[in-house]
Amino acid sequence: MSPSTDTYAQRASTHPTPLGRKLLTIMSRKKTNLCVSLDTPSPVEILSLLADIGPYICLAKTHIDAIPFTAFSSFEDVHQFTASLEALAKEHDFLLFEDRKFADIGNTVKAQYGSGIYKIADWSHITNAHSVPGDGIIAGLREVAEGVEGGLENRGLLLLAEMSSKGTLAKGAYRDTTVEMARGEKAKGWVMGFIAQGAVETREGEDWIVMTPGVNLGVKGDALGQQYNTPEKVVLGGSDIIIVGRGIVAAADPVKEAVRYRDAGWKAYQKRAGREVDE
Ligand code: BMP
Repeated sequence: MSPSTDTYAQRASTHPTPLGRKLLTIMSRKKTNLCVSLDTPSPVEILSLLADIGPYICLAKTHIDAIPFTAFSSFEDVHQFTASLEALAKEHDFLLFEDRKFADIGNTVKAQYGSGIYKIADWSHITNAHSVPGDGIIAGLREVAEGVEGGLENRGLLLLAEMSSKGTLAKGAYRDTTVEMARGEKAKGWVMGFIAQGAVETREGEDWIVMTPGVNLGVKGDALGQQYNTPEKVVLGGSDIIIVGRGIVAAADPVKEAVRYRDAGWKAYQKRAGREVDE
């Protein structure tokens, strides 16, 4: 499992999923492989952080169900919030990733993704799913994505192949079986990559976008099992996108930290590519 030395720009024209091509194009255009994880309970703060950090990221990750519902005064407010996320994404040229981690049978995730309070499929370009239920989860979510405006041109799925937390079962053989699942018919043009800690098995003609959470330049972990690595370590190990939450969001100066992580991630990517890649 050796990390790819192809550039984001090269991969942007050949990636097998439309949304993967879109994301890699943004990364090479903006010179950033940083995804910010907006783990803060205030929708106002999320929007204001994004307005400031937007220029330095390729992707904004949310946990919309972690925002207290009391922060919204009505369902219309929730819709207003997701519309604002979409507007900021357009303005600053990044994509949205709702980190929902679907984990049920196809029929149930269809309803969870397409309806419920948050209607994730309506606004989030990317979402993710555990492979534990089997590949019906990929097919169920796909049916919903195909039905939104632009269909799979505008929606992509990541599978969780590995997790960053201590004691996780998602590693080794589980990771490899998850990658195998992403080769199925229903995954084609839809599963764009994985949440993983580094490179995954990639065969001729395949190109998986690997996104890695558990990235921090200051600390090694938290009190609840999170484990951190540096941007350099994960990118040299084959990660394409670094996901940073508290390292940016809980910092005294989030913009300064976003720039620092963006620079560290890009430098590591150039090192991996073996040259001063400018795109
Ligand atoms: P932080 O950088 O503050 O530890 O945040 C990491 C983010 O990535 C959280 O939103 C968490 O839910 C998510 N995440 C993770 O930490 N490890 C995983 O394996 C998968 C995740 O989605």
